[in-house]
Amino acid sequence: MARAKIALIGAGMIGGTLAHIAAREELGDIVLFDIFEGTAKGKALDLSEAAPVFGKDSKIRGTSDYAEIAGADVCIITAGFPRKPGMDRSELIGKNLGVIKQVAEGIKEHAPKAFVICITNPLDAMVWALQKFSGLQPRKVVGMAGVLDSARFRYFLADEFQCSVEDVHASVLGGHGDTMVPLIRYSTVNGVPIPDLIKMKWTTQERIDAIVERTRKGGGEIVKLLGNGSAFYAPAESAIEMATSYLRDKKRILPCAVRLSGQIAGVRGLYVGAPAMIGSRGVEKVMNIRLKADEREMFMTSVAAVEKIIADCQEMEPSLR
Ligand code: A3D
Repeated sequence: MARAKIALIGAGMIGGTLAHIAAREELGDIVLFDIFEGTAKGKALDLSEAAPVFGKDSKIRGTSDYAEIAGADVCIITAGFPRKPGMDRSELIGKNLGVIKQVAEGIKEHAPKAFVICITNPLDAMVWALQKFSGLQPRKVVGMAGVLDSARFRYFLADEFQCSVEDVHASVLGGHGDTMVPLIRYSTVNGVPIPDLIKMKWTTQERIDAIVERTRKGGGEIVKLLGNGSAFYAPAESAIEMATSYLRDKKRILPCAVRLSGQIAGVRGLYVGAPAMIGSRGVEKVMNIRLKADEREMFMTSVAAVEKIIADCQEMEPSLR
């Protein structure tokens, strides 16, 4: 059987890391695309030369020609510009909207059957615009944010409880970033929800509140430390988890930015983070979680933040209205 084809649009920090992980896991043949052809070709050649050492046979090609992504099964998009220190995600809109339009046209023409995972920020609005520009089915276009946000949350919780990250599960909803909604009552250690762990005196409400705040600002913390660029290892691992679930029809239930049609708080037509089943048909199901009043309020604040960025996008690009 032919190997799957994975197109990585954007060969920067996340794109290069995605190529590395996909090659090491032999997920498929890889096309690394960037407007800077040298970056794409250089990283592809470097990785191809590493393949004999790690003993995997994925073919890795670099290009700046969309024709080379033809027939891709999965496209992961990181093309664009990362946040600089002190820069808000929404400031990226103008720059990245133009990039997403070009990418959407490239995918529509050359890989219209692909499962498309967008990582470019501001995430929820960019994935919405990508689906609109490309006209691809909404179930085949998703955004990566929730897996990363919940991984950060899991890491901080495991650190708090001094237990294995494997035993911590965390559930998050809503838009990526400061308005993300952590679902404390659905976040667990070995199946025991956090509110019970507080009662068991494993931690306190104050410490959990601080962890939630740190999770919300997790991206910014790394931007500040790096001084140049943003997180790339954890975002790449998170997108690979989503791509793997699609390619292997694993039907993982992962928090992703998906186009809602009323499943959560009646929200329709917007891309927002929600737990979704990812299988060979793309988004196969979205969990229709019933929110409590305080969770619903946080979720709607998050939805309003996404709507605001979308309105800015529509102002800049009338075809999105
Ligand atoms: P970076 O290393 O700058 O890579 C971006 C790449 O995109 C560069 O190599 C550019 O040359 C390339 N590029 C620019 N314009 C185009 C174009 N029109 N067509 C093709 N390629 C182009 O950034 P990065 O890899 O660190 O981050 C990529 C994106 O992911 C940024 O928008 C980040 O803000 C975003 N990001 C999102 C998350 C989420 O959790 C959603 C986390 C981390 C980063």
